[in-house]
Amino acid sequence: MKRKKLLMIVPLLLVSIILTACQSVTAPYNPKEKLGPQINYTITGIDAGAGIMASTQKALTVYPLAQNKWQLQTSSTAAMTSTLEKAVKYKQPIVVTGWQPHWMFKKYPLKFLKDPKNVYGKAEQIHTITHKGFKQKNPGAYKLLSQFHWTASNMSDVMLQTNAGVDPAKAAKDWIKKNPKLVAEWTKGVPKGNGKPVKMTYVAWDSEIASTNVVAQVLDSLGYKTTIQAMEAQPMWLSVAKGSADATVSAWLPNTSGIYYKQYKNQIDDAGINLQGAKVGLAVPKYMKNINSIDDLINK
Ligand code: PBE
Repeated sequence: MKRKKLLMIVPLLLVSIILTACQSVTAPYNPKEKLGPQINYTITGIDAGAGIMASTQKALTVYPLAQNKWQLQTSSTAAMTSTLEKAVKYKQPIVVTGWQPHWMFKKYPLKFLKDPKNVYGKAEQIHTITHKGFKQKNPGAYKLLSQFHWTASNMSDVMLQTNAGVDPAKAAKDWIKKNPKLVAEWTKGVPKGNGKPVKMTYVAWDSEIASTNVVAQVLDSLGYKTTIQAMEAQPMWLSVAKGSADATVSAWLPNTSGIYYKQYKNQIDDAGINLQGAKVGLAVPKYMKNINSIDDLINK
């Protein structure tokens, strides 16, 4: 009899264990419990070459998160945003590497965490960088590149399209058509290209896909012959430094791409700022009301 009872209890126990396990996978954020154990002390990151990953490694030691079991998970922007989407759907806790301009801030209720130790820097600018000899080799294209500038909201317009599945070249074309005034400021005084080649390089982050496609199409509309090539961050900087690529519009400075900038500053030409007011940091969903600063990751 006793044995029979036990046999009945075992499956019940199993079921309840499985249920609790499932529950913890989809458990919403609990502000009354410490945050760390709720997400296995993990910050969800992106590709290893991104400057935001280097800054976050620094934050891990400065705050000090690493000494308190925190770690940074490397993945990709696509994997990070899909993890974020699931978390937001179930109001689960999550900490991500976040930046603006990016559609994640439009699509999800996100907030940046305060960075009292200023690891990520204040506002960033996105710069246009060319190979040192490019200005002489192709002054027309250089002029256009140095006159290229737009706002975070312009860039987001293109990004939202590509995020909705529109081909980047088509999204760029549509945006150019809708913004002739701004585009005219970039092309002002720029001579015709007569088929002169321009090799642009970029990292396939959504923001850079947007800007690179837009600039390439404007160059082509003036008769330049522009090719765009995506690569990892390190080879991208190296190719502009060596001159195997002419230019990139994707240098986040002074902080995020700062390590590469310092490394290659003698071989490159900073053609100016193309976007003001970019921002990089750690972000959490707004429903994590009591988590507002990087310090809170340890304290709350
Ligand atoms: N980002 C987007 C890049 C620059 C553009 C913030 C992910 C980074 O290097 O971190």
